Amino acid sequence: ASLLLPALALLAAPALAQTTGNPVIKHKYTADPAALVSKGTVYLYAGHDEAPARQDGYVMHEWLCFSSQDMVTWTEHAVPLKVKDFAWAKDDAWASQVVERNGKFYWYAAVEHGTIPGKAIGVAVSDSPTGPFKDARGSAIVTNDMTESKIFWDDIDPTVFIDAKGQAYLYWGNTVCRYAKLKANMTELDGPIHNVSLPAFTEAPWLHEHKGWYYLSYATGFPEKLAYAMSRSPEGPWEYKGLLNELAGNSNTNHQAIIDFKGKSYFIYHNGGINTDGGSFRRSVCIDYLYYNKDGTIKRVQMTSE
Ligand code: FUB
Repeated sequence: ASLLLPALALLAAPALAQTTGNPVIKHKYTADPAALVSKGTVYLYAGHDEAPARQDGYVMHEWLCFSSQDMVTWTEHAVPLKVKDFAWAKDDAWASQVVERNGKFYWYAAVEHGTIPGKAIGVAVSDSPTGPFKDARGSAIVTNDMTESKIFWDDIDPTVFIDAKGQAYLYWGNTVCRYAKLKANMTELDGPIHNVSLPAFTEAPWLHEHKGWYYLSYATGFPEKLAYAMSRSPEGPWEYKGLLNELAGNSNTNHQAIIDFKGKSYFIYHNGGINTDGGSFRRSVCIDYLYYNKDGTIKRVQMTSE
């Protein structure tokens, strides 16, 4: 993509990740990207895919953080959060998102619960977007309630959005998309959990706003493509608008973040394309431009490898 200009060598930074094309992080496998814009910097958060070459199954113990001022050169920061930072969790640094509120940074992350069967969502907090983060509650904010067809992995893939009035929403889910309001403290649900009706919802919801429209994008089908719906409210109702992209290389999953930064919109996702060892359990984060139509709908993303 033309956004990927030749990167300058910043020799002083010991753990610098540079990019001259997709995937943007080349020295580690990264999955389930989330992005945050704060004070002119983009922070890219991702799960660390650590499965050895040719081994199937996720091996994910920690999340990674990279920052950039230009979407070209990425600086890697010290590991800001690990599963073991949630004392009640067992493993699995699955998808996550960081949001900023009143100068604090809240990291919502899916993990395997240590005592309640299935996945759960934790929230960690820091004074800095690069951490270190610590468990904000000492317990999960969402756990498996064992009522939904005994699906143990349905409480995954949190996305948090704060609207202009300061109301925060937590969306999440696998197979069924759910949402609840968050209290202003960002660490407790506020009111009931709602089910969201979306065609062929698999997982990976991401909620964002652009020019008065709210967008709920998500992974659909399996292997996954990414689709989206629009609404005039962050609570829906949601009108399905179609696909955002096609299958992304040799990864069964895909997972997106959508941000605006310095006047441009970006589609951040993962695929399995980094090299011959890449695949469903060794994924790589990529970035391409995202374009809106005049009516607010989104043009199909052109995935690039440049
Ligand atoms: O990385 C583990 C899981 O794979 C995520 O939670 C899903 O979104 C899928 O990408």
